[in-house]
Amino acid sequence: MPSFLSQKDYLDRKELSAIQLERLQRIVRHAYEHSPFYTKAFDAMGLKPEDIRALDDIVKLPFTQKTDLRDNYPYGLNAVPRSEIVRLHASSGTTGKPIVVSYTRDDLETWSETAARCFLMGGVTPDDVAVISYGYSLFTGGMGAHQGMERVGATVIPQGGGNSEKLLMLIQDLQITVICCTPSFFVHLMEVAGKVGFDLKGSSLRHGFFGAEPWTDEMRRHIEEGTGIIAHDIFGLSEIMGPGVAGGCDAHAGLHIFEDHYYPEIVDPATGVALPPGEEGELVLTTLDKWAMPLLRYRTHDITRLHYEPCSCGRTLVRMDPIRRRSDDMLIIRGVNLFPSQVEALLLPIKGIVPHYELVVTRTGAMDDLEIRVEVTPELFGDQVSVLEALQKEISSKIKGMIGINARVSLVEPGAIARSDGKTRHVIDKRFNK
Ligand code: DLL
Repeated sequence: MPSFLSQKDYLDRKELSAIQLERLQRIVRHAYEHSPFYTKAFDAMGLKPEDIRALDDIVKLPFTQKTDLRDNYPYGLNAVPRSEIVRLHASSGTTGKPIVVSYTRDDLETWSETAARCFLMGGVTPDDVAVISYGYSLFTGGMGAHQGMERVGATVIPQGGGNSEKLLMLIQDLQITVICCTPSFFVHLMEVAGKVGFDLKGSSLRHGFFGAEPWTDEMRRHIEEGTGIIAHDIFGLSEIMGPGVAGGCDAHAGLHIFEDHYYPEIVDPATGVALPPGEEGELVLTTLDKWAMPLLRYRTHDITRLHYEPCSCGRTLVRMDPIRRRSDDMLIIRGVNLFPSQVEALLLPIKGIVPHYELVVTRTGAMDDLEIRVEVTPELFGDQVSVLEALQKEISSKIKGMIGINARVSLVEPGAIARSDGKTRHVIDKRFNK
């Protein structure tokens, strides 16, 4: 019998659609009446809230873009008085200023609920001891996971990002069973554990909730085989709420979107035209009951597919494929398209490589140059030059063979690639003064 919160994961589609429509109509009216940004956008289109009569009418609504948040920085999309806002978070924008997101008390409640449903789906119970190793900061990871775990009733340890050796000590001493962090930080933790002789496999840890950046099946295997834990995917974005917009279930057949709060669509990233279920495109999300800063048809730039067929776990919530790429991180190098996740999938099986890498793109004249900087294990880094050169050649030829690009490979020492908020930034594109 699912817990009270999880019962909403199993609603009959008709019942769910009725809830979604009622909430959509309510939030559209709220946005139109209280957010100057949407009042202006609706009026410019000659659109009225009463034009939304069915869920399919959602396509009549204007899209919202990250640039709208930038242009209306910091409070221009808010739809409640400042006195009702109890929290702000922020995320990187497309220019120097961050984008700021606001929450009412009810919004925080919704956020806790969906994060909690995500953890319940992964099997967390009040008997668990959970450490939050996402950053507690303007980034939504720390607070979002924290609230969700508290809502489940687990014992929560607000450790925050970094501090690997102390974290290992806490895992041991506090008998921690669940960790929430970025997948790249967890792989780093595995490396530190190896270095200091800490046996993660024999430890109390049994679940990890990894998100905030794309990761691959190879990485999941690396984590699960190396530590014996179950690796769950957790997805979210600050603009919509934070972690817990969607999460993976035991079937490992995609991530269930909490559709009673976040309404998903898939559109062609180039044209914005809505695509039928099952087709790959850009995920667009509408917040159905977020009051401080409602967002209608927000263009996430995350590329995925939606699956409405029943999941073997029994949940009726739509599933999305794991996010592996964004419509805006594709590189075109000398006419060849390249996604960082493709490089990652090639690197991971290679012995001596740790999954921290960055792609640095520069241009001399009309010629693009790709440098792939890859961290190697300390053992390998201290090895003979000839061994390192052979590895460099191996990687270059794999990249050439699979992707068709000549890349310069630089092997760098562990920790040489910068992380922020625990995330590795995989692309540094210097061609367009970014
Ligand atoms: O990363 C929220 C979050 C925190 C999610 C902790 C999960 C865990 P932002 O910093 O605004 O928010 O970044 C959002 O990160 O549009 C995706 O491109 C990417 N992303 C988030 N979760 C995943 C995931 C947080 N599980 C952007 N898989 C999103 C792949 C993810 N990409």
